[in-house]
Amino acid sequence: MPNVYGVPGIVEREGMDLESDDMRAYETFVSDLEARGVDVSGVERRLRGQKIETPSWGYGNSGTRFKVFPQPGVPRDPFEKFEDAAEVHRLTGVSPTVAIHIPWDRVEDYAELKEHARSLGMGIGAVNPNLFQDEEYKLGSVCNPDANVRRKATDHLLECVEVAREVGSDIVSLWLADGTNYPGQDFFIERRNRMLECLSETYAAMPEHMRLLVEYKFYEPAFYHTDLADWGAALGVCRRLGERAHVLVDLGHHAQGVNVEHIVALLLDEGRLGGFHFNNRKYGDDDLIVGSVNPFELFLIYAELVEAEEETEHPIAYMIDQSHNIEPKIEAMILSVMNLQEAYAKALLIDRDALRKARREGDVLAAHRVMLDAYNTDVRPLCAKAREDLGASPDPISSFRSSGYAEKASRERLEGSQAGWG
Ligand code: PSV
Ligand code: MN
Repeated sequence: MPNVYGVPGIVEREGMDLESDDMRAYETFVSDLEARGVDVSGVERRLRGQKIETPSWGYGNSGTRFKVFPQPGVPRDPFEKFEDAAEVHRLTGVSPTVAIHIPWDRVEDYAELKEHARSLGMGIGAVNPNLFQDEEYKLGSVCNPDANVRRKATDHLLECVEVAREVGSDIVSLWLADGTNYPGQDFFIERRNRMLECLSETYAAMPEHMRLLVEYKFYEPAFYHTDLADWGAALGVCRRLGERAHVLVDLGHHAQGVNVEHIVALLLDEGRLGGFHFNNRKYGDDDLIVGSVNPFELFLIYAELVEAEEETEHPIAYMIDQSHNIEPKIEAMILSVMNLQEAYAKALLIDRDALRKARREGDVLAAHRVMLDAYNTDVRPLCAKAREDLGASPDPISSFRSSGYAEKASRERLEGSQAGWG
């Protein structure tokens, strides 16, 4: 069984001092890395500085269009969502903020929600408008042919700017479900201009410190065309809006086979990478646990991010966007955060000098093997140590399971209705 630092091959024996065994395993691991020329304390420092925002909606019930399977103990309101998120942060040490979605997280008094978050050691992160669940949005929101509907959509965006201001957030994170289902249904360019008009009004209302993140997605819910289908369309809109409009990359929003790490590099180079919605997919926008299906892609994305880390002017918002349909939600979130810690740790181990040399010499295989060496390193001891240094848990899932939190929530959250997409 792996020990708490995740080092495999060390068997727990009766009467053994597990802690010092863990420590010995960790020290061996560190000296191996140092022999490879890795600045281990530098890597650990950067791991401790990693920040990952979790989404309020990932703690509520969700499902497919076929069925929602409710889970016991699911939060009934935004306040309880923050309690679950605080548990994720307590155990991982790197997820102190939560993204909110309006109206799913609409409350009477945002100062109260902010204070509740603060009392849990948490903060409110990106504010996500919802322009896809009202009857009026059948033909779109900010692209809708009807000016009254566009007014309603813009007013909602302005409301979200106000909410962000009230909760002390500096991000409004926008995804549009706008698109058409049939060829001929509407004018592409007119729709774009309608969108630009509404977003310009929103952008103008944002205070100086606030950024607008613009998220693209190639299809769904529209099936013929989507108004912001890809990073190019999103980038074009951001350029038209201004310096504080940046593109958000959701890992589940591309066609099969698209090279997401290349998109990340291009947006970094343009100075317009605003943030991520991390998740994983097999087929469509599956919103599965980060790194569960394609951990190598995640590592390659982090490789690009680490390369550019020092040059990026604005902070990149690292956020998770997942829906947990059958998996326990808090555990799924913890595992997602851990997988992000591991992807980052592996990317930090890439031997940049060796990579540069191989690239200069045109040694294709040597360059590729540098990446594999980093990717194949078992970084679990490093991540466990970083979490422990942050006062979190070296082994978060086991700690969560033995904490009794899930059982307590199931016992206590009986009355009322559970939170979901509605
Ligand atoms: C759309 O699929 C999306 O990725 C957007 O970020 C939404 O805000 C979120 O999912 C809702 O679950
Ligand atoms: Mn998303």
